[in-house]
Amino acid sequence: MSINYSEKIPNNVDLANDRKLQRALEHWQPHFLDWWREQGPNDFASDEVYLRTAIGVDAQGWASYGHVKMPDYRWGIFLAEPVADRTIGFGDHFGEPVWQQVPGELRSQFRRIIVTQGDTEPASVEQQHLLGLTCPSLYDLRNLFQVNVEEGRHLWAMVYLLHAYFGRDGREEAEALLGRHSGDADNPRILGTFNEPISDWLSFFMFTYFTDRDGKFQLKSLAESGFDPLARTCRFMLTEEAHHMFVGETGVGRIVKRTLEVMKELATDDPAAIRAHGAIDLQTIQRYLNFWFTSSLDLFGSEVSSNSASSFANGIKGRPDESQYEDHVCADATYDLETPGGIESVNLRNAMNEVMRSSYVKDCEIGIKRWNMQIKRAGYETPLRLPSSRFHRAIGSWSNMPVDPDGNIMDRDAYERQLVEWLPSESDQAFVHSLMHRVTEPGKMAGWIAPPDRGINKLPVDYEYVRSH
Ligand code: BYC
Repeated sequence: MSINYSEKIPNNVDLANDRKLQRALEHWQPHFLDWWREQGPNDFASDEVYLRTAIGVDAQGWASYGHVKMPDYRWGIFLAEPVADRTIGFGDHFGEPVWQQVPGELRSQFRRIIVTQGDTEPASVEQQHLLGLTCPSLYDLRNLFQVNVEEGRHLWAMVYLLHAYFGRDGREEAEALLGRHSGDADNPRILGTFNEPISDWLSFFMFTYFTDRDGKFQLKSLAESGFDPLARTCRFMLTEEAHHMFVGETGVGRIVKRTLEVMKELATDDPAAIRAHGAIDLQTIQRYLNFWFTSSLDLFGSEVSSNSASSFANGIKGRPDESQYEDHVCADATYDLETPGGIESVNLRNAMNEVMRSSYVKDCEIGIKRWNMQIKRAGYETPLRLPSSRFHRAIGSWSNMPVDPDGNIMDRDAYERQLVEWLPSESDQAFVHSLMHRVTEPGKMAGWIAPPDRGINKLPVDYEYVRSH
């Protein structure tokens, strides 16, 4: 199968003149399309979806909107424009010129991190592959598909790096990215959260708010990398990630809005009455929030990590927005960690995962404040909140500890008993699933979610964002 490179794969990596890369991609692309057909939103293959396609890295390249059938989407390969005379901004190589090729001694470390990043992209498409069948509106259906095709493009971005810079190992890893599957008992995705099912839209919005935000922080830290093609690739991916978090923040906000409308209409905050009226009570929203936030906290890895120390020392992965810090070498600095045994002072380089996790938690607070503003304005005193970072952890020193959402260590039996109050129970999930019915009339919304304030690309909310056949 031959590819018309500039048409089929929009790119700014001179693909048309790179025979080696063309051969690698020609081999991989049909496997990608097979994977998309099997694991992607396959019930909608013949629908025309109003999508944004990246055809360049400048503002104009971003303005490309139109109805497209998803299997015909043009997954492109884009690197942000190079920064002239860029130097490595952190670690032992601080101040040296960035690398245009992977240094031999760092090859396996770079490959591991690129593979881990790449693995999350198809994983999320797999997690979401049935959601379209229960979309609350055509607007939301279109947003789901926009997120899906962009995660597909992010996979292409990592596969480009593997093919272009890692030879045969890279090609094998690119194949393996299509072989692992979310939740597969024998060959699962690498990171925990990406094996969790996303079978309802409340989970989808929590995932795009919390888990895509981990994406933002990881991509920002890789955008600092000394390996310039990786840094430039991640810088461009970040522009797309912003839309995914917008989908999450506004999605949860619209659910909260609808719940508040029902509470006002019924003049009650009784969860059973709200549920009977077809909306999602704030307590259930809080439990879903607890689950996806804490699962996403695990994505940063252990608080004390020799991997993170060596990634930092070697110029592989910096801290998000490294320029905000004064010390970029961090050879002697220490960090005070809160562990179950008390405060522990560790080398800062070993605590880089925790440094990132703390910045992430602060960023998560922003949306919570906005949702709470709505709740307060409606006259209710049941604010949503982030649970303690010690709660419900599966990675690091707090993993499997019986800790309540306030961060207090408690009796294990009491903890096990109370978990149903803090995390989505089977009956919560059954209730949320019972609300999931497909709404496809343009402009119409399911009863558990308020309409968005505006449509996509200045179009009205009742525009036919997805045309089905
Ligand atoms: N689940 O020293 P440790 C995104 C593994 S999201 C399972 O504690 P390290 C997106 C770890 O891999 C962003 N395993 O941590 C969002 C290591 O295994 P190996 C994704 C875990 O290595 C939504 C071992 O435990 N990008 O883009 O410093 C939709 C010891 O590791 C977990 C990245 O993550 C876990 N939660 O850092 C679509 C960036 N956590 O190697 C997309 C690339 C840790 O010993 N990844 N482990 O077998 C990395 O930078 C690092 O690998 C990590 C962990 C941040 C994940």
